Amino acid sequence: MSERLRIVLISPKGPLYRRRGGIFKQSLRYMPLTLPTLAALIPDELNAEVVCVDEGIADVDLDLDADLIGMTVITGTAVRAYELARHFRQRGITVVLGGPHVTLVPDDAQPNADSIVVGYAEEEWPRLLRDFAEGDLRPRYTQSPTLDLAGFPLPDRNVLPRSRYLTADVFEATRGCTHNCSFCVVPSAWGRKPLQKPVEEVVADIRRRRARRAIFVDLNLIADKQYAVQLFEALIPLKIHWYGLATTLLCQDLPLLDLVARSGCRGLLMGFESLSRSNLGDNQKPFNNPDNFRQIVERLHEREISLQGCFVFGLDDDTPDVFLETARFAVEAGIDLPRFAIVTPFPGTSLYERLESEDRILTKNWELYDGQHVVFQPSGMSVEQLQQGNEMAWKYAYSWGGIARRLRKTPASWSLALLTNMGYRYYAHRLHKFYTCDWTFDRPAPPPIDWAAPIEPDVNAIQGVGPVSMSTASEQDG
Ligand code: B12
Ligand code: SF4
Repeated sequence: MSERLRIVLISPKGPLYRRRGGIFKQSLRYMPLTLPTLAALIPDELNAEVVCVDEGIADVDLDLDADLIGMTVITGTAVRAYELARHFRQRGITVVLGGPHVTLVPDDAQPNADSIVVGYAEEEWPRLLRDFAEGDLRPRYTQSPTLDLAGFPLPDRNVLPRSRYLTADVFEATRGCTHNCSFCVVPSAWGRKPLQKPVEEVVADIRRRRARRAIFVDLNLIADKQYAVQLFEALIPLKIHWYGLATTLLCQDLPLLDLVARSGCRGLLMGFESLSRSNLGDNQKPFNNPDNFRQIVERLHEREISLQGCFVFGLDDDTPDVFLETARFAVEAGIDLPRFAIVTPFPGTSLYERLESEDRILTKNWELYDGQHVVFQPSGMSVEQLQQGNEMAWKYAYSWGGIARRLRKTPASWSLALLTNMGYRYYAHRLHKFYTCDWTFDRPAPPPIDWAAPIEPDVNAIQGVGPVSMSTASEQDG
């Protein structure tokens, strides 16, 4: 080990997000908070040298020097993370894995790392690093159930190149959600007790950055209404515009919705998921009422809040007519940016367990668990119908006619709405190119990653395109 501890933090990407370019020169994604958060948590006394690599915008140097590499893993990037881990471990570098996938299925990650962190890392990551520096690294560190998010250092956004992102004004106030939707990773990974940063720390972070526009990555900002009220009231004096995620329940609570509007909210992402009550009920999301969906759009628009409305296809009540029906609804209701995904049973979720018990999981190649591939046997249609129907919905919603009809209703500025719609249109018409790869689940094994392969145009260009889109990238959020 060198005198200074050399730590490299990597956010690996599935092939989908390794492609760059697209219609915009700059990656129009916002800066993710994971690496800045982990970097800030590194104890000062270790005097560590820290390098962060977000593979969505930069290549990983396979010859890099480090004492320890930490990688954040979501299911869609697990294959890549494990491959990188193998490479670096063969070179004698200690590899630590953490993040949503590791938390959901720790035993899947464990063999691929020298150590893993299960759960949130505010306490365990510094502990792990101190142990490592003392030559006493343990194989697994697990978040304490009593973790409290107060008093930790604010994320260090200087560890990533600001110029490569649309914005670095990305914030987090809460973690977790009180609901229990069967397809969602949140209750399975982190339980149903939401954690919150003290409101004054969130405000201090926004002030420190002098942010005029803020993106909140919180999965459900209104999970705890009491906290939400305190947060939104504290945002009013900042006079910012902000974008975030909430459940549809927000629109049933008009005083809270009015407060959200007064606090500067200009865009929300909501998971509508399905127009079928049976789908919603069967998947523990009965509080979403399709009869209210149009009213939700109207209530948001009346308050100048744009909506990214997300739907999933392939739940058990879906039949081949679901795609056009849903896309038509999205256009007619005036959803500013509709998004469609194929339902993904992430390992560790109750949906995954049910489908596995019914012998309907078709592949455990995690790279295909990206919301774009069919990885299970649907009940009301064939795999191909589901795959193609999703594309059809995107193309319908982002046809010129579809865009024009939705633009007429948007509260966002015309130029911004057009820009975001153009980004999504580009994506909608090239979905097959953005699929993680040109192989599918029924082929035996993924081809090995070609490290020297040229970088191709990319979906980053539409991930988080413009402030109307919060781009949480998960259609299942909120
Ligand atoms: C920003 C974001 C993105 C960004 C960047 C992703 C990234 N890896 O950072 C982009 C736009 C690229 C993206 C893409 C996708 N995303 Co995304 N994304 C998010 C989002 C909104 C915020 C992440 C964040 O900054 N969190 C704040 C930080 C501080 O929390 P954290 O990442 O959990 O990290 C903490 C712990 O987990 C732990 N930890 C995490 N990593 C590590 C690593 C080490 C070494 C250690 C010690 C600890 C540790 O420590 C941190 C502090 O406690 C989350 C939702 C959320 N709010 O977390 C979804 C989320 C991560 N995405 C998700 C999904 C599903 C996707 C997509 C598949 C969606 C899609 N259909 O396109 C794609 C992935 C495609 C692919 N194959 O690459 C899921 C992951 C589920 C899963 N099982 O994989 C999440 C959880 C949302 C959800 N509710 O489902 N996403
Ligand atoms: S889908 Fe949304 S509402 Fe349901 S548990 Fe996940 S974050 Fe909460």
